[in-house]
Amino acid sequence: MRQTLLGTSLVIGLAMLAACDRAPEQPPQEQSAIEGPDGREGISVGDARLVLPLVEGRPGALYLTVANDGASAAELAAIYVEGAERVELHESRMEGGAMAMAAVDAIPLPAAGSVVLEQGGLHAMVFGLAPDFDADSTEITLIFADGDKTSIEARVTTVAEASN
Ligand SMILES: [Cu+2]
Repeated sequence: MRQTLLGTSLVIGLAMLAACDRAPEQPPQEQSAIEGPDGREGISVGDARLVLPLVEGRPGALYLTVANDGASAAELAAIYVEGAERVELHESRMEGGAMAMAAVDAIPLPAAGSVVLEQGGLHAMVFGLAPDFDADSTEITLIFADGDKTSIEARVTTVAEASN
């Protein structure tokens, strides 16, 4: 259970939202969505890493593996990243011979299955990272369609490190 830690990050998150004056293309991260108890049963998240943008002001990318050992399917509806303004779920795919990406509303997690968010496939784009963001890790919260959620620490890395 991570209620206390989550409470702290909530305060920080709210402060960052208040400081944001750029009009987001999508609503900012829903603070209310990350309140309440944490840790969805049967869901485990691993190898989470936030790859910082090479150029300041560009989005970063979030990659991870999420396993659903539960008996029923789940749906990943959103991800909250502490220190970011907004996160979009994306899918990369080939369109007319070129790689393109499009936002997806949600990512289905079949029962007894797992989904990998990785470069060139499903992934999350992380917008509005502070220019001086240089933490070694940051808390991320996976928010499911039914309101359950799971938080873990994501490693913070750079493009150079990630391509090794
Ligand atoms: Cu993308």
